[in-house]
Amino acid sequence: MNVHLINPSSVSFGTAVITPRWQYVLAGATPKIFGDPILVDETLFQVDPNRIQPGDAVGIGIHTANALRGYEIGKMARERGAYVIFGGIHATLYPEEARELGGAHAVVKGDGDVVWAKALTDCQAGVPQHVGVGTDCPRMPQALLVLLRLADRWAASPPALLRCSGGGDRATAASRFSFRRACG
Ligand code: B12
Repeated sequence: MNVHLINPSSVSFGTAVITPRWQYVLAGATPKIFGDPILVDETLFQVDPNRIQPGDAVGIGIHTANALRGYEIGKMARERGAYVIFGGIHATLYPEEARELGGAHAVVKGDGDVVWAKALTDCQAGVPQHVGVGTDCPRMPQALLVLLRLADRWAASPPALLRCSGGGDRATAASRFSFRRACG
């Protein structure tokens, strides 16, 4: 079973603009028994359907702007006999849409790194779960407390948060940083 991680885009530039980080987070969370995932960022080049074989697992990450292209890929992959798993902000908001329009066997809501291994194991066993919940942190209240403290510190010392963020909006960076600290 090969694992594919696909970032959909109707237009391929041939040059990386900003590489989607979820692909590398999920690649890192892929258990070694599944081998190295095949990453396709369609802003670079289009996916080659012939590389997708029956029984493969195909992960597709979508935001609203690339959801329709994602659904085309999902249907194509399912027709080729692969297991199709959607994730990302749009699939999190509209998981049923990914099933109805994108051929999803499973939809991961929220963060994928925690549940990705289970999603793949389910596919390998032939029983993909329809909707997973990615964020499964028993200490979520503690994470929120850390976030509030960071928000306070932001007001006092902006560079401290900037060092944690690596880009993106401040609230997201702070929440991810604090979540990892509380859950890690
Ligand atoms: C950094 C960022 C950018 C950067 C980099 C984008 C990039 N291509 O990497 C820049 C500044 C370029 C950018 C641009 C845009 N962005 Co932006 N961006 C973000 C931000 C702050 C963080 C995203 C990120 O990299 N997170 C880190 C990665 C590791 O986490 P993640 O993407 O959430 O992925 C996790 C889960 O979603 C899940 N997952 C994701 N995909 C998959 C796939 C599978 C199979 C599975 C199982 C799980 C899974 O698992 C991952 C790991 O845990 C989010 C805000 C947010 N709340 O997340 C907005 C956000 C994604 N952006 C948004 C928007 C609107 C845009 C733009 C359209 C803005 C514009 N008008 O141009 C453009 C689109 C660019 C593009 N074509 O991709 C919206 C999307 C809203 C929506 N409904 O789709 C968000 C949510 C901000 C917001 N709250 O409005 N963005």
